[in-house]
Amino acid sequence: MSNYPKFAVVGHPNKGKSSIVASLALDNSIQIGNTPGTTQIKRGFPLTVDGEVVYELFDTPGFQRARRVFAWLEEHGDVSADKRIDIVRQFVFEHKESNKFKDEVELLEPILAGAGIIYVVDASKPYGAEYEVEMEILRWCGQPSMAILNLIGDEDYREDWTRALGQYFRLVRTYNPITAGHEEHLELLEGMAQLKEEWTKPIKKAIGVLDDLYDQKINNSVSTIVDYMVEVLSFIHKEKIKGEEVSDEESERAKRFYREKIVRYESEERVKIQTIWNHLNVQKHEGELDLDAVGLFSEESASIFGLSQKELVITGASAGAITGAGFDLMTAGHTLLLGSIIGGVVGGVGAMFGFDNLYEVKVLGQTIGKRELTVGPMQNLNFPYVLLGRSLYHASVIAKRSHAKRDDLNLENTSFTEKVMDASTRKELEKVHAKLRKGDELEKEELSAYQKIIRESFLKLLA
Ligand SMILES: Nc1nc2c(ncn2[C@@H]2O[C@H](COP(=O)(O)OP(=O)(O)OP(=O)(O)O)[C@@H](O)[C@H]2O)c(=O)[nH]1
Ligand SMILES: [Mg+2]
Repeated sequence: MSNYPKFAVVGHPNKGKSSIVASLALDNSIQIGNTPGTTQIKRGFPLTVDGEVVYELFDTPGFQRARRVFAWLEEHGDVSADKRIDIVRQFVFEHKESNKFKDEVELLEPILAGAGIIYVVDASKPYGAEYEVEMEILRWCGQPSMAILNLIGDEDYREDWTRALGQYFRLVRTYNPITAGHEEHLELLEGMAQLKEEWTKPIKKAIGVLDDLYDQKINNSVSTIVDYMVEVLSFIHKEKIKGEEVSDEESERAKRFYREKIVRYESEERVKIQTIWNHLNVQKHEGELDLDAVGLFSEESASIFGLSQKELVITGASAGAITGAGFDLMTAGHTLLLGSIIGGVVGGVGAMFGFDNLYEVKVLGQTIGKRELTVGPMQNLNFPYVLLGRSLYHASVIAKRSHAKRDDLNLENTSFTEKVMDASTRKELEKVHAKLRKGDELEKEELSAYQKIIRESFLKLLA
């Protein structure tokens, strides 16, 4: 038999056992339901990292007839404490084929095969003596054991529960599978490592492996976001045109192609991020990326990180995009900025913001029959921040999402206003954005500086 630690997650029906398994196995395919009896048969969920099983958790059905089972055990169990496990074994052996104690047989089997016990209770409900027969049955198994206090509702009876559970289990811990993240996961493992001497080493190792895996996921997410930003911001669509001039039809088609491609880049990035965090099958609601100038400056997109006009001016100015008089004029009052000044007095600023030429169509090539139009790169100064805000937000929500959650992912959260970047950080980003906007290649150092900023911002969002 393989040597990694195994744990059976047991308890009353509908107390969050499957949720805890899902959260600790990082597996969102496990069935979770709001009616008792969702889990009917035991099933092992190994956590595998690099092809190696780190530990295995058994999801089990809840106790159904604990009182009768315990009565049977007591009837047959006039033995010393060290022999009690044999009575439990006998119980399972005798009832394996009948349906009468199906759930108890299912939940006891992995324990009899050597799994540690994780007993789950809902500590938002008052303690009741009816749980004592369940705990007695588990005690008879004599396996290393811990209890988990899960707070499903708003009330908190953990004190009462702890007094009772402490008499039956070696360790009592609070763990909420819905909200738990990486840190809570590792803390619980620390506890599990104390349950049995021979598990300490493999579980400590598992903690290290999981921590490395987490770092790796963060690195992969950051690379994914950076690659995506570079790809989109430098993307140029080219196509051949028929005549000397671009027809309206050709122009519209090219712009449409360009927009669709950018939207596709975004959805591909979402898939990559969700694959990294094993959340590929999450249903999500996310507003479409709006490539119209209005959308890029709207309240809505600003709230997911797009910058306000004023912030853009400051970012642009400190990045050296606007010079001398232009800068003074613009900081004189940003209300003016919205008016006719742009593109008027301060020449070229309108173009910099890309009000009119978001997707400028240019014609290249002189030889007839070989003319080509190009669309992109996007000139709108706010565009990178909207992309970045949306993808950092998505990635952070996915990274923090427990595998026990079954609700849809709502990314239309307009209250996301966290400032994860100050003006000087944006200034650094702006250097890169400006180069990509011009179609210039990035130096290696520029790319790694950019990567570093994205990483720091991502970590801030995860904290
Ligand atoms: N809010 C909240 N809901 C929880 C928590 N834990 C579990 N739930 C919900 O409680 C319900 C039962 O969760 P399950 O994990 O299926 O419970 P179970 O103990 O496996 O249930 P059975 O398989 O039927 O015995 C689900 O609707 C969960 O989403 C929690 O910590 N907080
Ligand atoms: Mg279940």
